[in-house]
Amino acid sequence: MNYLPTWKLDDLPKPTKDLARARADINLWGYCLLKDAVPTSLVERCRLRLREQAAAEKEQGLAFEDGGPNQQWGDFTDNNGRVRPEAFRAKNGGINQRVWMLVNKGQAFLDLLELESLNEIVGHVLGDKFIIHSYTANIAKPGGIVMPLHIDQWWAPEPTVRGTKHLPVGSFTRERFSANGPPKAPPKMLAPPVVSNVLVMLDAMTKENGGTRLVPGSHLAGRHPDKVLDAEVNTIAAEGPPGCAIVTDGRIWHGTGSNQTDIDRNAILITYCGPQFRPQENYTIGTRLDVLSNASDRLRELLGLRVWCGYGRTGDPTVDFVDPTAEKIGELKLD
Ligand SMILES: O=C(O)CCC(=O)C(=O)O
Repeated sequence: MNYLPTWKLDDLPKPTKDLARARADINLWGYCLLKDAVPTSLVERCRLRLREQAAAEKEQGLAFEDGGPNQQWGDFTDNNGRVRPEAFRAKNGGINQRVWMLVNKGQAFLDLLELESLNEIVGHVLGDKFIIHSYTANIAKPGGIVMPLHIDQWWAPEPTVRGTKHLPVGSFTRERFSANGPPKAPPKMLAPPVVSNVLVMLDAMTKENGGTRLVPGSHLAGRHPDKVLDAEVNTIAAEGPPGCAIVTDGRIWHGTGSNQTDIDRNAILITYCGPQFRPQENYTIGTRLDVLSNASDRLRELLGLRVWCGYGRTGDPTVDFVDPTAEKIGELKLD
């Protein structure tokens, strides 16, 4: 069952400023490393804001932590599709701290969304229009365990073979996305990427400090990583200096590495998806009004407030943007 290309370390993507190289790396390997994707001053601002926010969330009992030594990875949701908190928090507490909804947590994070080179390379994967799917940070702390390999578009339907059973889309869960388990042979047809993930390194990322584990070329495997089949699969750690970004094709197999140093690894994850999909974080109701009232058209589009081909509307399909604060038309009667 040879789904994956073989490779030598020297062949794999290296940090580059060359966008043409970066595009070619994504096509071939499913990811690129974009050097100096974020200017140093903005990296500093994001890092400072993240550290402060994370510390305050922790102090106020709002911190979400995963990746602890006893974490029950792999069984994220119950039969009703609800995320099971105990699946994330280890018995003795999670280790890696997640900070959610960065759109609400500081101007530095909004400035990051405006960077043209990042938008351009995401556009290479997703095309002309895309929205934010989730905007979070992952502080990989010393002692955090390796996150199981996964793909970020696990929910995306895959091509079906005539005459075979498929899992209805409403029956997908985080653990079950096909009727028959992994295909027996490499599939002839692949689902396209519908997600692209940008992971911004706020610290140098290394193999030792939990550099994101990636399986080069796995975006073309045509299946999800499997806990049993792929237990021994070869992964590499993404490495780069602060300000470097990993940009992915959403089908690549990946997961957080284990931080074996004694210093936190701070990283921001911006996941984008096509405008027709449901984002992981609900920006239309979750974005603070002070953020919305100052938002550029570009930001409002990224938050999913621009009507796309009539979708996402709240009434008239011809309007450009919806306004979450607008008065809603209710039951009317003739005078
Ligand atoms: O933090 C990382 O290195 C990757 C995180 C990740 O894969 C995820 O949150 O899905």
